Amino acid sequence: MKIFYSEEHRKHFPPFEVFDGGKRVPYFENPDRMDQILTALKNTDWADIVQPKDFGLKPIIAVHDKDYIAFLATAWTDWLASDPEVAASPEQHAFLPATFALRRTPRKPQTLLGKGGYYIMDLSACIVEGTYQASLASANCALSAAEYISLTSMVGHPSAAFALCRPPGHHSGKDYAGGYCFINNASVATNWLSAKGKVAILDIDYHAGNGTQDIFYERNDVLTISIHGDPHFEYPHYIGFADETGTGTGLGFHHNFPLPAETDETQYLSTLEKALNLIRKFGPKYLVLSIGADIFEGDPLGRFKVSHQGFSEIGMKIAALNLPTAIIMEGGYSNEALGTNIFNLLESFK
Ligand code: SP5
Ligand code: ZN
Repeated sequence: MKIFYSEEHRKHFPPFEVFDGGKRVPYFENPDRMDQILTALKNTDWADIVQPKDFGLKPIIAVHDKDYIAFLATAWTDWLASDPEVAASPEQHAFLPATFALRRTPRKPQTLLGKGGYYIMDLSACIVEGTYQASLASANCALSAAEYISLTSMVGHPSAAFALCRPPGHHSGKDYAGGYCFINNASVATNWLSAKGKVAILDIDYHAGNGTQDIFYERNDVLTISIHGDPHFEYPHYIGFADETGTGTGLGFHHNFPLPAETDETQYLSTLEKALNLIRKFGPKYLVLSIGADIFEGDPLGRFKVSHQGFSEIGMKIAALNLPTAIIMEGGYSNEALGTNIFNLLESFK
């Protein structure tokens, strides 16, 4: 299987812990996550790890707001220019908002701090020197996987590719960052594929894929489905509820499956079966699969009880759709388990 991966992600990591509900917590979304997965994949005889192709800004701006992307591109240098203390020791700093624009108005902010609160939704989307470059490379991995499956799939013989993306993407919307995400890799890949036929996105990260939901909410050529911890108790708190099913022409083309905190494997797999039936009914030409290994029983951010073996079963069930599939890496923070979980999930697609 083709695995699209870039070393650029190493340029994105904040030099300190972040605030989560007023408590200092580690920045769980760290470069070691990729190393764990790479080590596991390099031990197989089927993983062909290659560099992504550069698709330029066009397919990214087809999904994201231009001014938002310009903010990502310039935030770091703007910050260096605005604060001599930051400029004196940039490697000890990261940019985060000081306020949040709870109510957006048509007037866009002009200053860096104004834009920070306008375009960032929480305190886990830190911008450092290499964040923009890392995010572009991550989106290029997803686009490369999309292109690969579109070029190699034959009728009756679907192919699959894995985009080992970091930073992840599914919490990022048209014009906002959040939840460790800056560019919505799965959505950029999906929109690119949608020119060639109907696409279904299945998001199995533990957290609701709010960005993906927002981006395709009004479209009927892309079916979006997310299975996740119920936002009644879990991040992202304000979106991902069962009654959110799309709007306008998109009505009926989004489905959320919010699940209780201690969801076990049996319950998870039966929910997955419902989601797969919706995809079969929709009949897409392509599947984009957002995978988060934070559904694992040992994950520090997740509360589901999916075992190593559960990841194999999930992979088998999804592969049985027999669709060309671009698999996009999202979250998963139990680093020592990541290699096994991703290997188990991918094995049925190889
Ligand atoms: C891509 C992805 O998985 N993003 C996740 C973002 C979650 N951010 C909020 C997490 C809050 C968890 N706080 C509990 C800490 C327990 N040690
Ligand atoms: Zn997650």
